[in-house]
Amino acid sequence: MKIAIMGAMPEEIEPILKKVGQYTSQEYAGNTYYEAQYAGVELVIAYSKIGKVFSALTASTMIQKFGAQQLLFSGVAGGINPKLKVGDIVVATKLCQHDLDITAFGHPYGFVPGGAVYIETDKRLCNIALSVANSMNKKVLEGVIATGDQFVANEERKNWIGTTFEADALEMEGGSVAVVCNALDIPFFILRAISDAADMDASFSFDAFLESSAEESAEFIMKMVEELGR
Ligand code: 4EZ
Repeated sequence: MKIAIMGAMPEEIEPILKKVGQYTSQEYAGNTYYEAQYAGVELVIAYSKIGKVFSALTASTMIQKFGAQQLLFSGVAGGINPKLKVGDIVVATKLCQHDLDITAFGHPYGFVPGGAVYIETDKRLCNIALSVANSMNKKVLEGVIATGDQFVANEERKNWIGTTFEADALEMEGGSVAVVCNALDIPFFILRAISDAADMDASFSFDAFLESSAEESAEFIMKMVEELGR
């Protein structure tokens, strides 16, 4: 069983590469793919670059070229649910694209014909996450993650995304990775640690907490890999 671990930014996968220690690397389609063994599990690891298009390309490559049979995403997100504070972990139950809009034709936000507003993550992987959280004595929130090609730093936009999609957190890659994994029938899981509140202070909070929150997320993901290797 080969498992893909992806992030969007170098900061999101650096702690993972550090943890696996030894790896080989290969360039493909403008990204670097790292292959390693960890806790008896074969891994392919990469960061995609930011946004829906780059992340779709990377997810597709990990599956179709590197043979990944499951995919775990680790990274940071902006919090919408006021329960979520910087450093807290959110596990996506389902994802949507908040910037997908053909409402001019009477369709709901986030919908295009042949698609669906929400794509669900793998229940088994979510349950493993909950048991890992339990064993670490850590609280995680299961919720909806909304994805779009925007860094949201605006209270009004954030609240619109929250009410329109009942979203708990937002970021820029999960929804597109979900589309790819769903189409290719690959169980996937999206984990994010909060770096900011997607408000007017978001860019400052993001800069201050990217590293520590990415680390939180990566540490959790590696605990999950250990569990998957059992
Ligand atoms: C995108 N990621 C942010 C990338 C920002 C700056 C150089 C997560 C994220 C996010 N995305 C954290 N906070 C966010 C926010 N407020 N809006 C969108 O996945 C790169």
